[in-house]
Amino acid sequence: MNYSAGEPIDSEFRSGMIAIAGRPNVGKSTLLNKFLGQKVSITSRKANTTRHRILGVLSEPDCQYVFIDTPGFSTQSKQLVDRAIQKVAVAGIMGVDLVLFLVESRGWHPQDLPVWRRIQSEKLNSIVVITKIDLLARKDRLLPVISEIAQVTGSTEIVPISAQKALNIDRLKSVISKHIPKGPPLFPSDFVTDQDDVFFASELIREQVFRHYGEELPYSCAIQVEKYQLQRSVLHLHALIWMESENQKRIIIGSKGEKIKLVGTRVRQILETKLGTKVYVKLWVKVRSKWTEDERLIANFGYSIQE
Ligand SMILES: Nc1nc2c(ncn2[C@@H]2O[C@H](COP(=O)(O)OP(=O)(O)OP(=O)(O)O)[C@@H](O)[C@H]2O)c(=O)[nH]1
Ligand SMILES: [Mg+2]
Repeated sequence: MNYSAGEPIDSEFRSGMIAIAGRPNVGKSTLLNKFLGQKVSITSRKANTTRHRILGVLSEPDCQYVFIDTPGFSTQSKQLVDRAIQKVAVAGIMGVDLVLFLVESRGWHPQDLPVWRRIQSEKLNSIVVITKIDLLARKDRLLPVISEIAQVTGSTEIVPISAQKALNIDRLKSVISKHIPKGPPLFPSDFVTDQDDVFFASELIREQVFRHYGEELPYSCAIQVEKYQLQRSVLHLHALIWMESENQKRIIIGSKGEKIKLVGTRVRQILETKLGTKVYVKLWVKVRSKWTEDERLIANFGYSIQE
């Protein structure tokens, strides 16, 4: 069913803004991608992968879900760039119709508390979503987790899911739809995200850096796309990977450039599948010491630092 923004469809039609919030690594971006049936937000096994507010719209005949994926709430924001990202996380839940508060099926974690406190202090309508239930060794382990989380949060609306195994996603959608207001669609039905192709390409590169390198290294990287151009049906993507030291640069490049080649290949494969065209990826690594502490560079790399 096609519709445009603001089109009066049916008095029962619902649409609303739904923030996906939670501590780092609980599965927020994976859930967004699952809802949309495509990769819009990057994911990795490392905490703090998402650094921007990512919008994803799911348009169904009777409901339009406007999801906002947010960076994980983190209380250990040592660097200036982390504090900028935390502002994005907090801003992401402001003024929405509903917050999905994600908690892992392993049970309540101390880092869940500041997120929950924030949702409550803003008096936001929320649903608690227990994620990654496929990781539970036995089904009967779920019940005690649900009661623990019900007790800590006092919430009665708790939905256990697995985004990876597509468990209970439809049920979650149906619960969400009951919590968002009746009203016309906010976006045209073919609208999926507000991020442009260049931003998405830079995110894909960042994702592959998160996936291919050790624990600390990816947090020092910023991606700058220099060229994104279709020439004779081939997409040319040129980008700089900014790191904070020569040593980091060496690790990113890897012996004989093999490691960075791997990153480029993976980015190329994902983009070729998504776009259906041939893609040519060229990556360079550059050093800008302490950019994560430099207000101007942080802003240059696309992180808002305004109060
Ligand atoms: N087993 C399992 N793993 C999952 C599931 N959902 C997400 N994951 C994994 O959990 C890790 C973190 O997922 P993300 O979606 O990046 O988590 P996030 O909450 O967006 O993380 P940040 O952006 O860092 O805050 C990844 O390795 C995912 O593959 C799930 O349903 N089951
Ligand atoms: Mg994320």
